[in-house]
Amino acid sequence: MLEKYRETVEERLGAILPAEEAPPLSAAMRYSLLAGGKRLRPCMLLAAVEMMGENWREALEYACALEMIHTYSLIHDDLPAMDNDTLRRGKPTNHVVFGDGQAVLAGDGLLNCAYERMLADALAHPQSLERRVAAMAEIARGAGVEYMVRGQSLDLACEGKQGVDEETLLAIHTGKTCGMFLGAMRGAGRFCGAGSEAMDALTGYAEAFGLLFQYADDLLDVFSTPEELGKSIGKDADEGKLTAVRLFGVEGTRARMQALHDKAVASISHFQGAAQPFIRLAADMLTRRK
Ligand code: GRG
Repeated sequence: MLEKYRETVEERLGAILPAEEAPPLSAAMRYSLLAGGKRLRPCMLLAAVEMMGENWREALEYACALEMIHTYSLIHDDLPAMDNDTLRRGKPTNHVVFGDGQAVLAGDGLLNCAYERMLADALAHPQSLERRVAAMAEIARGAGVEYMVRGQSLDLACEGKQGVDEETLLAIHTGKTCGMFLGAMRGAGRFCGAGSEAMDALTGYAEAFGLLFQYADDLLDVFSTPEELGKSIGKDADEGKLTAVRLFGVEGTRARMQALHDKAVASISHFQGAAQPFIRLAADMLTRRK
C-alpha cells in the first residue's frame, strides 16, 4: 500500500550519501541507512502529503531526512552504552562492524545530514520557504528533547527499576516512539499549510498509531523470531524492561491495541475518503506479524 512511496524513498536514500567520501564515515552511514527497514515514517509523511492533495514528490527530502534521523536513533540505541544489541535490520549492528566510536559518528553524521538536506531544500524554494521550514520544525520537535530523545532518556533512567507505572511507560512510549510519527504526520501537515483542525486530526492519528505500533512491537518481542524481525527478540523480558506486555499482559495489550486502532481511525477520518491508506495501515498494525 505504501509501495510506490517506498521505492522512491529507497532510490533517493541510495543517492543522498556519497559512497567514496570520508571512509570509514560514509561507509558506516551507508551501511545502516541502506540496510533495509520498512521506511514506515517517510512513507507516512509522503502518503499524508498526498492525502492533503499536494504533490508528494515535492516532500521527498523531508521524508528521507526522517529516515536518516530514525536510522541514527537505531544506531545509537544499539550501542553497548544503551541497548547493547548485535542484530538490526537483519545485519550485525553498526558498532559491531565499525566499532563504537565510528558508530556514534555515523549516527551524528546522519542526524546532521538530515537537517542539511531539509535546509538546502527549503532555501531552494523561496516561494514555499515558510511551509518547508515549518515542516522541518515539526520533524525536529518529534526527534528532539520534547519527544524521542526525552523518551529514550527516560527509558534508560527507568532501566532495572521496580514499580515503574503506567504513566511513566506512556511518557517513554510517547517520546521515543510517537515522536517520530508525530514528526511525519505533523511535518506533512505543515508542508501542506494545513489548518488547525487538520493538524489536530494528524496529531491524533500519530499519537494513537505510535502507541499501536509500540504495543505491536512489544508483542512481537515475545512471539516472533530474530529471522522474521531481523533484530534480537526476547531482550525486553530478559533484561526486565517495562513493556506494554509486562504491564498489561498479552490480552490487556491486545485490548488496548484495538482501542488505539479505533482512535487512530476516528482521528484520520477527518480527511474522509482520502484517509483510506491510513485506515488500512492502522488495521495492518493491529494484525502485525513481522
Ligand atoms: C538514541 C535518541 C535515541 C533514541 C532511540 C529507536 C529508539 C530511540 C529506540 C529503539 C527501541 C524501540 C523499540 C523504539 C521504538 C520502536 C522503534 C523505533 C522500532 C524500530 O522501528 P521500525 O520497526 O524499524 O520501523 P525499521 O528497521 O523497519 O526502520
